[in-house]
Amino acid sequence: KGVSLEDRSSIADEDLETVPMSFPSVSMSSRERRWSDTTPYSSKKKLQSWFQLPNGNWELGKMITTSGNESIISLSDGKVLKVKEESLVPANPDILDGVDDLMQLSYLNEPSVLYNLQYRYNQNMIYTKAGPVLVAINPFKKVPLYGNDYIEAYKRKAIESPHVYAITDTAIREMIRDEVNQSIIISGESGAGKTETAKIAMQYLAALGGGSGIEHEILKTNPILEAFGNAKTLRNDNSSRFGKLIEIHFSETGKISGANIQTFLLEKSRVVQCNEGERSYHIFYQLCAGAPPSLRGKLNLQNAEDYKYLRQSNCYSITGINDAEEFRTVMEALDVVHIGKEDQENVFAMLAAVLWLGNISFTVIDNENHVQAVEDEGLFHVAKLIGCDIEDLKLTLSTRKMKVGNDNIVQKLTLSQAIDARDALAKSIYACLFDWLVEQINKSLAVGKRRTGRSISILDIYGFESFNRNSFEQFCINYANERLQQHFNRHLFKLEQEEYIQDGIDWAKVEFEDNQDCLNLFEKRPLGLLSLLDEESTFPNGTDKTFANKLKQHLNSNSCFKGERDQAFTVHHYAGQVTYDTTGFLEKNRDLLHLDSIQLLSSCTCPLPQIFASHMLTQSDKPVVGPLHKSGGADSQKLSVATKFKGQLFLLMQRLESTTPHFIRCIKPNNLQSPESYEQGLVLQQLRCCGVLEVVRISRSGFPTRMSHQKFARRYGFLLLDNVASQDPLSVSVAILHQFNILPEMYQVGYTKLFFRTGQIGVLEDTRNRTLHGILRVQSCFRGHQA
Ligand code: AD9
Ligand code: MG
Repeated sequence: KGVSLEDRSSIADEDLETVPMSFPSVSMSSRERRWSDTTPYSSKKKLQSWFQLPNGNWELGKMITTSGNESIISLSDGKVLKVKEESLVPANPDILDGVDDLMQLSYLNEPSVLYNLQYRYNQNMIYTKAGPVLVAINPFKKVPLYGNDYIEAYKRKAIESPHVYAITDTAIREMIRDEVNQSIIISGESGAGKTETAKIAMQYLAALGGGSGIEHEILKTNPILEAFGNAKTLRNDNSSRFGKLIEIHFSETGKISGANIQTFLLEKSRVVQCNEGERSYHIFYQLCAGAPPSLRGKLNLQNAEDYKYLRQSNCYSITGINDAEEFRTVMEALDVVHIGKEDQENVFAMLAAVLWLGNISFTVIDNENHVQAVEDEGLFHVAKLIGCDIEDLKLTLSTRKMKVGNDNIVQKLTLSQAIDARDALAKSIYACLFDWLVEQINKSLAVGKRRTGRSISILDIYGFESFNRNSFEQFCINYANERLQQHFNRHLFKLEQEEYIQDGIDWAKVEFEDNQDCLNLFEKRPLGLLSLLDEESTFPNGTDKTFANKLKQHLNSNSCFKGERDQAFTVHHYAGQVTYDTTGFLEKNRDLLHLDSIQLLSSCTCPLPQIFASHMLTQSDKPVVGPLHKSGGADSQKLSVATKFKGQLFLLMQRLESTTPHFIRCIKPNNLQSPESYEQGLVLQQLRCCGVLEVVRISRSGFPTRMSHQKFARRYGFLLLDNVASQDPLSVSVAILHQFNILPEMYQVGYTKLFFRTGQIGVLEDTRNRTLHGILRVQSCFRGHQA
């Protein structure tokens, strides 16, 4: 059975993905190539392989010889090693270096994925596709990829390389074409570039214009929300301490008509406490540094160093950032979103009040350690700024009204109780201020009376977190990521499913792992993490320890859960195991502001505290983590933090589910915020956590190798022992499958294509390669003779 040279070259060109040999040129546009062959490794005929160094990094080795299950390889530094075959992973041919979609790789293994991303990253190509997902690697420096010229080029489709602009453009087109709302879901670790990416997407959308300056207004929400919701952390100088969904609406003519912002779970604790080397919210430092003299006078502003809340972390400035300048930017932005001067001043007064609250101190007044707030400038300024009576404030901070039976009694607070009450008040004022601001912004961006067409939502939400010590915040954040991951899986699953169904393939035979078990662990009632947390939060005698014990008692049989010593527990998340320390869980979940404090706020003469108090009171009507206990029920009753968050998440998922999603996974190449370094291990771990390797895995768990009947027949037909050349491609294909004894569960025959499990093509490929090499040798001999 012969194959002519002509045939061979045409096959080689279009089917290169399964032939790791250096053929001259190749166009890599074909969709076929998306799910390439991932044949298990056999070093025979491989030209280069990945070899893992003791430090965990992968290096490319050229194969010198192979005998038995040992190979000799040479590394780039000239070293020659003898290695076991099982320590090698196949590498792609050079011609596939830096492909712009990972799915174009022949070998979708981890080192190949890592190498491809790094190859591109080194040339400032920070964006790469992984099938439907856009991977963005943080350059930590200005890269020349943005601005109007680029926006125009992507609009005209003059550039096609992967980019946030490209994915945003696709979203716009699909919104118009399918009349379906779209979402752009951005995730990644802290500092990976989510917020920057979201802004880049917004920039592209804003370039569509809207009239009446709405697009300008939308962009100006960024400096405001970053000032009030971002802070310097050890991981990121501009870390978002809240999650954000911005929904941008379009009129029927495709112009921006308005927007709406929803925020999630602001980290309140930062207002009163932050770690060494980190900062509280930017706005505090901006205010202290940038307030004009008249405002300084009105608010009795001091320098940041004079406020205890800001002093405790011993960090006041950020390299390269001028807080005073930033303050002016924020003030301008507040103007743009129509927050009047008077309201702005009220906002700044609340910020100053929070800062002064931190300076209030207490003295012990009896031998039972009860305390009283000291009448110093802190107390004085707070009372003035929020507009309340000094005596009322003093009382609120040092006592608690309670009902015992039918009697109202007043209990004095100890030092730690008083500090808690003070800090709780500061946190609540700040959180309410943040919510109020978002509300004002939303009023300003509101889609007018015009009927709107469709919307594109951009989600910038904290990624999966796993630290040395993980607390309630990580618990909530990782729960959210678990939900988003499910959304992600299901979407990809659906994409795959559609393709199988189109080709008449039996879908039931494709296995997909789901993270439903882990979600059940969180959500099941009454015996799930969230329910048990709420239950314990309402028990008068509940403590973090009793909570931890209850988890162990009820959940130990769950495969996603493990009880640990010292009131800790481990959850088996899709992205890895995380051990949570329950210390502080109940307190953070209850998040109580005492009724005394709410009453104080509602009695204030300033408008904002009154608004805040009424918000808190309406919230407390709802059912309940309560009945609040020791103090006899005088505290406000409200939804627990976890339950509220869960509710928000459900609404979010509902909203997202009605959209066509586009996923962007941001990756941080190093922990130093440096443009110079690419740490393989760190990148790999993130690719795992944010589901990029999962995309690869899903693509492999079904029938990832696909080939049309024509192609298959052309490629392998010459291997057939019986001559069936005259038959149609489908019959040829089936004959080949039979001849090679490919097991029925290893492939499916579709209407137009054959679908194979991973590795199945390998046998055929090996035979084919051997045959072709034989032919090539003969031919080159022949040419040699001719010359
Ligand atoms: V966090 O979870 O909110 O702590 P993000 O949002 O993922 O985090 P962010 O967008 O704030 O990270 O990016 C961190 C820093 O990386 C930015 O302040 C920039 O200095 C840098 N960065 C990120 N993306 C880009 C980019 N496309 N070009 C240049 C970038 N620099
Ligand atoms: Mg961010």
